[in-house]
Amino acid sequence: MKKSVILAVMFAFILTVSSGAFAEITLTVAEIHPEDYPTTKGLFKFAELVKERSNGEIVIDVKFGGVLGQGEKEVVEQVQFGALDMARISISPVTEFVPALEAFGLPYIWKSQESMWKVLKGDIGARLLKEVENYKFYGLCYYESGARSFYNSKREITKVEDLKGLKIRVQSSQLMLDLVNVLGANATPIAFGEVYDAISKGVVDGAENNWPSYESTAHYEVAKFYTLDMHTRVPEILIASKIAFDKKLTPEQIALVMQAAQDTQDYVIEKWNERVEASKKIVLDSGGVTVTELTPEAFNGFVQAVQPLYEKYGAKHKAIIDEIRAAQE
Ligand code: GTR
Repeated sequence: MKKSVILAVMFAFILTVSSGAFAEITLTVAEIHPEDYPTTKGLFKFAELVKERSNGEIVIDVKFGGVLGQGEKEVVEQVQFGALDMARISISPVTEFVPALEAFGLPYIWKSQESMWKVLKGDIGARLLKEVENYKFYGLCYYESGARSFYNSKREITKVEDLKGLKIRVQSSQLMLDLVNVLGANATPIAFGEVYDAISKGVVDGAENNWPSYESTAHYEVAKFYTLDMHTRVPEILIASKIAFDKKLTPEQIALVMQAAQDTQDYVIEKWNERVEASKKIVLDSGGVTVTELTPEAFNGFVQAVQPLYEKYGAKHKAIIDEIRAAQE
């Protein structure tokens, strides 16, 4: 070999080693929300912990803002067949793949944020994270997502009967579709990023979501009636591709990544609670938004109206529903 060639090879080798590119493993995570959303902040923290604990060997690339896909169901599919390493996703679309998770998305199953976290951090939560492994995922952790409530552009909703006939956008989830229909509205699945346009053009009359999403999407500009019926408290989940993880990581590295994810749950709850207050302020200060609290009777009307869902979904999840209820006593 010529001297110049040897030198060039040596130079390339030194560059590779010094850049750390040698051992570095990059894992991509898809997030639909913007950079400053509580769950996105959680993912940055997760990336930080993983980098630190793996001595820079594992790098998490947080792709926020929905750049890897606006349709959550399609994103989950990509994770399932290994085209995408991870996604932070609402449990609602994941129930299409992992039916056992439906229990967490049932209306009024959770008494409060605190009692929900008691269950998610306990034995039941751990078991359902494990359950997703039967469907080619790893369940890394849960994130907070508050309570979902209805908003629309047409009228104030003070009782469940007022929803009758309203066209309401839902996530791609049969459970959410059934839930909205059983309350008397007409459910239409639409991708999250298209909802603002759909409401402003009158394709749908409204949607349902928590305070931070209602605010961050600016849906409050086009759907000015927000009723705090809090029909679900479906948590978020961080899922990984079993195919991709088993190919890229050792079992020890998988354990490290899982632990780091778990260690960001409380951080997200804290950021979430702050954001709820900030979002409320933005929405109320904007003027023109009617926020409706239900009377106890009207709230009870919502609770009664969703009971048929417990007939459809309750039987197959009876054991876990009973456990979830007992754990919140
Ligand atoms: C948000 C959730 C998103 C997405 C969205 C939606 O609360 O964080 O992952 O599911 O709702 O309604 O599509």
